[in-house]
Amino acid sequence: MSTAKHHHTLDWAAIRADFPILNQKVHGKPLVYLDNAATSQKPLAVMDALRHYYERDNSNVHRGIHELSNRATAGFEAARERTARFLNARAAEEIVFTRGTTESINLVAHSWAGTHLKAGDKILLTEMEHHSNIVPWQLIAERVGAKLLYVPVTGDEGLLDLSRFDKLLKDGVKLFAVTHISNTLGTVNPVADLCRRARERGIVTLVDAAQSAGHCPVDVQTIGCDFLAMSGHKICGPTGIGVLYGRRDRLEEMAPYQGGGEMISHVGFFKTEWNVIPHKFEAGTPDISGAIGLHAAMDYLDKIGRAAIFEHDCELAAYAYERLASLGGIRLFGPKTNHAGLVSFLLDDVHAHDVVTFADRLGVALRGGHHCNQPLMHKLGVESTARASFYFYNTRAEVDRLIEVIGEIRKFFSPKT
Ligand code: C6P
Repeated sequence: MSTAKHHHTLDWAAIRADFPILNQKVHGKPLVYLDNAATSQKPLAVMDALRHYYERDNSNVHRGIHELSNRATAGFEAARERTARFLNARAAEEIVFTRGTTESINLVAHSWAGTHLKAGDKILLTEMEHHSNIVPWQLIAERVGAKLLYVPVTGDEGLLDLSRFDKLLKDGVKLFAVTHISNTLGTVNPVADLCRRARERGIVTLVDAAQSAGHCPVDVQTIGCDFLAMSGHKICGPTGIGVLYGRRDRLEEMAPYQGGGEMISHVGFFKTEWNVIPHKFEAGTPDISGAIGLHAAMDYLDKIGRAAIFEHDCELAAYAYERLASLGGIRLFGPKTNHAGLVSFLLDDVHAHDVVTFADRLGVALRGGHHCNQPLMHKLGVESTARASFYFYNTRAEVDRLIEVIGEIRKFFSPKT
């Protein structure tokens, strides 16, 4: 669990120095990296762990009986233990390593929903889900004849309309999947309460923690979900490694996801017996260095403290929201208060892609587009938004620079205003 440090007592400038990539110019201007919801930057501690592994321990896991293989196996399994502590899972067996949030959700859709749902069953999602928490369910619904239902989003302020939530849950729903933090709106959903209400009706729950796991304390026992998915690359870890937390009894009742090496206990020509959880779900050589890098990232984040990180990110986003709102002629998305560390916006007279392209020329990295939330965009009546997403190494001065850059964009595109 994260240590309770107050964010005002931390030396954020020293922390920022752990990220050498931030100290550069792009297009001749100092880089202001505000695309952290897409992927975070990596601290030296993570790069050191990867280098150390490849310089001293690189080998395959669970196979050799030689020293390097034993070290690689110990490192890989230590990363699993660390992840269990990071999420407060009851045991390391509840942690399956995947490629990321997307693969984790596909695993549950295929292996749990694929065998436990039947024609006429319902899957409840919300209108603010990322494509990764929609498309896998569409694929499985089509295969088994299940139906999808959605909890509505209220509008630009981006809250879940929970007035009909209990009614929606009643109607033959077998699985409820919800994002913890929206990657477009910055909404923080009350996942513990929602999962409790679903569980009371015997509904299986999945939480998409892609935008929350590295930003705030995430405790699977407090949330009370059956499954939780997250990505390593969004929490200072390497790309290519992700996590599926599954409650032991759920993982036990699931069929394997892929067949191959590692996931078996015995193979015959015509019949195979599966390995125990979590190995049953990890076919082939896993991303060993990725897990070791993830371990270092989790140590790094918890040394700062995720509660302090959340306070810092939310404060920056609130400041950005307030300053953007004061400009006028701008449409802001997401809740006015209790906003997570990102802000989506649209200038009245400049397309989001132009905002992002222009900002890039001035050194500011934003993201523009549908952010893999096309159904939500459709609901809000827009095609895209510009988005600034913050992490603990960002500063108020960078928010000020963003505002300055927006001013320059305005001047360029509508010089008379
Ligand atoms: N969002 C963004 O917003 P992967 O690609 O598997 O690591 O993560 C997918 C994913 C799932 N759920 C949520 C809520 C997400 O935000 C994301 C990734 C990125 O910029 C890329 S679209």
